[in-house]
Amino acid sequence: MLIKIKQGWEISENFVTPEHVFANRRQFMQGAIGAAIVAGAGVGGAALAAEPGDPTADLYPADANPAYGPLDRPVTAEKLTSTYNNFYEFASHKQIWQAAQALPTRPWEVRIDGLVKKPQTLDIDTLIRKMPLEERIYRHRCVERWSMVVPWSGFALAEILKLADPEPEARYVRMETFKNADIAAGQKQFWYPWPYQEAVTIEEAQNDLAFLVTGAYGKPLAKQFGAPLRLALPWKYGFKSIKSIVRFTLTDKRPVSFWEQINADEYGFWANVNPEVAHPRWSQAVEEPLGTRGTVPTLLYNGYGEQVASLYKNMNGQNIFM
Ligand SMILES: Nc1nc2c(c(=O)[nH]1)N[C@H]1C(S)=C(S)[C@@H](COP(=O)(O)O)O[C@H]1N2
Ligand SMILES: [Mo]
Repeated sequence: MLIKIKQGWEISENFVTPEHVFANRRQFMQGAIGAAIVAGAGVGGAALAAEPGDPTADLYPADANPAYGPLDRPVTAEKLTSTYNNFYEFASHKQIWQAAQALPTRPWEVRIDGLVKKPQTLDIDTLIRKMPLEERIYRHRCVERWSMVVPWSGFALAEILKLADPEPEARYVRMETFKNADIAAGQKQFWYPWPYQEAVTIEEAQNDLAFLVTGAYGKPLAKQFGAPLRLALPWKYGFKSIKSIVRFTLTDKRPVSFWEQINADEYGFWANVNPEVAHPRWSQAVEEPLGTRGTVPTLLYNGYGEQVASLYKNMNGQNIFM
């Protein structure tokens, strides 16, 4: 065969950045950011600008919800979080923030369908204006070991369910990202199962922590974060927090997530954070907060056990930490 199909392990080698490469790259990156700011151009300006003319800009900053922040650690600088991203639609490395600016986020429609009484298609601005926006400071733990703290703005995922009125037999919420390889060159990498998809149980979706994000750092969401609508599930590894969502489908069958399709032994459906359960190829005991050169202990459920541990009672035999 002339066509070389990438094997699962090759893709996942790519997915994780070895620690020393990561540290050096970030050192380089911070140098580059510094230089750009000194030069008064480049990374700083473009990365931090809200979408010009965003029709919902007047809604930010949203009121802070005091139940979610301040945290045990500082908010990560926006210049770091907005220039070091995972968004495989644009490339399988971290420097995608410029490429992501090509994503048109208006007009943008969101479809809600499947096992619901009220299937519907909503214009993103109509949806955002219907919703009670608030700001929450959340931890984020990538399965690769880096972490960050971000002030997201948005509304509870449960609000989407309320809008659509699920049928009693609905058990999972499946979410899907846009698909357009002309804009997102990463989607030309045909060995990935595009579009990116993720899913949670209805009970997880109804937990108050499950948050749909429309903004960050007091502004409409920058494209590299997954504008105009992304998920934040802070007790799970970061890959569950799907970006640039176009569709929610309620279903009675458990969907197979994007990374689960690629390598189910390493990136499972549940993916709850647990420092004591190692990834098959590295320990998850500690994490490296972006912008630091050190590590801090990783927390069970990423520190959100009080709110979510009860979701996973009586699940013997299922690997809820993988
Ligand atoms: N559509 C889509 N969503 C995605 C990803 C992706 O590649 N594509 N990467 C995931 C991973 S692995 C992480 S850690 C977070 C990164 O979010 P950030 O770039 O805003 O830090 O987005 C998640 N959501
Ligand atoms: Mo991640």
